[in-house]
Amino acid sequence: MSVNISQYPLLALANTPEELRQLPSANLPQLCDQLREYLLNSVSQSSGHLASGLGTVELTVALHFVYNTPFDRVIWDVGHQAYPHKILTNRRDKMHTIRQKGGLHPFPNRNESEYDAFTVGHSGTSISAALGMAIAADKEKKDRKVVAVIGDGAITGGMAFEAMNHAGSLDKDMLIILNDNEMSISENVGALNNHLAKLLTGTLYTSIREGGKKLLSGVPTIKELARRSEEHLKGMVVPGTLFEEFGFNYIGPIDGHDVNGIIDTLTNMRNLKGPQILHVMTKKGKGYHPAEQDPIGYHGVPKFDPQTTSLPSKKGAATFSEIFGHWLCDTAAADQDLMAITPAMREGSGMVEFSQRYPKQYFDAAIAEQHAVTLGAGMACDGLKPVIAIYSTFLQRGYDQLIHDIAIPNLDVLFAIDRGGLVGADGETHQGAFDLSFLNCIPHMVIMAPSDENECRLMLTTGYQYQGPAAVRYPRGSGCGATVDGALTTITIGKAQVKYQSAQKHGSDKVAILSFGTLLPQALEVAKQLDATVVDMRFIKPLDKQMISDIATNHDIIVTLEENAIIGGAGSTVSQHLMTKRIMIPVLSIGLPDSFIRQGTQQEQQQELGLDSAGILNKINDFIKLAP
Ligand SMILES: Cc1ncc(C[n+]2csc(CCOP(=O)(O)OP(=O)(O)O)c2C)c(N)n1
Repeated sequence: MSVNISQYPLLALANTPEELRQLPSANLPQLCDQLREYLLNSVSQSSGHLASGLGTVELTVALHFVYNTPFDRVIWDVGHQAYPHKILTNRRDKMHTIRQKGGLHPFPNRNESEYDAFTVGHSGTSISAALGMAIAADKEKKDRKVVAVIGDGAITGGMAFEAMNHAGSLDKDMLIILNDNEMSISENVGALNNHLAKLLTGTLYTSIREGGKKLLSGVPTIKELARRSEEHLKGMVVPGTLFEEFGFNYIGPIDGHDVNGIIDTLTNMRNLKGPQILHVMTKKGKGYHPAEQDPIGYHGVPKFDPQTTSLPSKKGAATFSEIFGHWLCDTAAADQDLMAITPAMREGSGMVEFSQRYPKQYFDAAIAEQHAVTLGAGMACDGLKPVIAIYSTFLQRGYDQLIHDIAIPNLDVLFAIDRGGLVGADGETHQGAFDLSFLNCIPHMVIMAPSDENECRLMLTTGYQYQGPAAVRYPRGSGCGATVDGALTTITIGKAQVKYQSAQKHGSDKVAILSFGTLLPQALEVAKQLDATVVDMRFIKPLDKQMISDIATNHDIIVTLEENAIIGGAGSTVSQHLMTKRIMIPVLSIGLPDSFIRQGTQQEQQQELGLDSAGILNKINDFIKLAP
């Protein structure tokens, strides 16, 4: 169901930035109201990111009004706040399809629109990308402008600082807009956050700046004079801001909900030379009271009724994230050395209760995955027991830290890897498609994939007790609803479990399915049809090689099953083991294909990729038919 545009007469006139730029600036506040309402009504029907977009309405209108997009480049960091941008860039009528199968991408995507200057989803990339484009613009000499928009959460990531460090020294013309709403998904943390807060309260500084800003609109010579005297004044009144130490000209903070005010400032700044930073204050959830009151809850929303004051309550079986959260609390109750680390994903990782009950053992490292991993390494060096909770897709950011800082010294760190496998609506940038491949090749690692919730708890305890780097990777959402034993019990490392033994005779296409992770119920379903043996492998590393060799001697076909890239995944290690032992048996590896998987529900994705029981059965039957 789409939103009826006739109720938004001004927005109807601004389907593209070219049309927007034709509107009188006096009409823009009203346009912003309509854009905000349209956003609310469409996201409440589609589900998706809401509170951040509500906060960037005025900024988005101002940017497209002042800059000549798409020729000028506007790069949104993460891209979850870019729904208003999508609405104004010729995608308004498709907004109800966002994050859905075949619909609009959840984040800006270069293949979707010429207005999406950079493909995003992970945070902290905008300044590097903008600098790259500024270098290209400088070479091209067509006066192309480049703007990066980054939140006060995303800017806490190391990449943003690496990029500012570089940009300050290259002195290219570019603008960074710091969209400061004093929030990440949850409360923003860290010293930079405190620094930004200080900038806001520096009233003397602000009043001097206000005087300076008026002069900025004058003729060029006066403008230059104003800039210099302004710098002089700043030097006397406050120490240079952090950004100025990086070589940026810092302007702000300004009100991010005064659309014409932002337009005036951007117009003044548009032709300034060198790296500029504009600090814009916005309110997460702006204009929709429930989201302003609860920006964490309304960061990402399910479908809901905007007239009610609360979101529909989540019901159903416990998610793997919740199983992890309970395990964390139970384990911490018995062990004060347990330290839990999250790179800014407290809610998604199921750690809210833990953070409240064990604040001294809880560390939100900000959106800084590399740091989060090495922070755990440091703790482990000196006798603490770190548990790093991290999404599979974000662990990609901490890969070298895992190898260099944890695996080589064989440190005792547990990784609780959430969102392993297909993640649904967040699509290509967020799929947990690669972790088994990239972890499998690291010496010292123990890697486990639970087939259900109880197994997940057993494996977390096993990984925690193991003296070295261990990982438990589990999927988004809930499993088959297994009853969870509240004890903190371990399992034998490297031992698989036969779940069903085929009665078929060896020599007649007797199949064994080796399942890694939560596709086990599908494997058992298929086994009913084929009378196949099913093994819950439990461990990707160390692999139960004895079990595989035994299975190979009394079956005709081995099928491996996992929700991870086939290339380099658990199945590939099974094949390698068999070849090394000169055991000649056909192996079919079923998993994720060599392509990026777009958004949809997890069920739709499984179905499309042939990972539901019907699809798995088809793949096995096709494989059997290949026999010479
Ligand atoms: C590398 C990476 N880690 C974590 C996330 C998950 N994430 C998405 S948005 C977000 C918060 C961003 O905060 P901020 O930049 O301040 O934007 P706001 O939502 O406050 O507008 C986080 C942690 C991500 N997208 N990328």
